[in-house]
Amino acid sequence: MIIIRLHITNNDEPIHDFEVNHEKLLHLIIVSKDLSYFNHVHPEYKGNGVFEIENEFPAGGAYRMVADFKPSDGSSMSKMEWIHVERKNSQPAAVAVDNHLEKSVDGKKVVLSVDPQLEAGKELTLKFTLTDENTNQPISDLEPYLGSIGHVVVFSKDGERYLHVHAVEDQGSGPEAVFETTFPESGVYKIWGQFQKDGEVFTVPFVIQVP
Ligand SMILES: [Cu+2]
Repeated sequence: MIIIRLHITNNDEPIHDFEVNHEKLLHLIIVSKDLSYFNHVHPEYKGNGVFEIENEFPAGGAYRMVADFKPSDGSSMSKMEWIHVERKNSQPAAVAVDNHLEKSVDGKKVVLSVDPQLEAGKELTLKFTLTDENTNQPISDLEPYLGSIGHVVVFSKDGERYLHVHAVEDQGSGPEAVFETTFPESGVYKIWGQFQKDGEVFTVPFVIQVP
């Protein structure tokens, strides 16, 4: 385990007060440089602008960290940093574009569709459709996760860009979950959709090529 400690400051002065945003004071996304490892955690607030959490990194190498938070007297922000874990590196995996946007996770089939047409610089909707693999029935008992139908994270292939994604409001509990985002430029992006069912959060990754 490695302890991650975040110091949130403004001109070297700690920021003390944060607003709850999607049920948490701070959201931390950790991805490996090759995008094979993904974690979404909620560090504990220790006061004085310091947040702390332990994380089990799978191997050495570079990791991208993004902290999402909202100071009480400011606006929502995402702060990004590269860190390096000094340990034996694993062989980086290639980021392979998915030919079919259909994945299987923990007995659930998840299909991703993009509307109207995958294109850079345009507001698009990402729609996840969930089916129970055992019964072949649509999943309609998703539970709210962080105050919405799910949570979606998108990074560019090089880990440099972290996209703002938001859930369309007032959605039910499946089988469809719809989010909005804009891909800033053409290229390869990895998308992680996170949903909760039966008290368990599951994560489904997709890799797409934006023309
Ligand atoms: Cu979070």
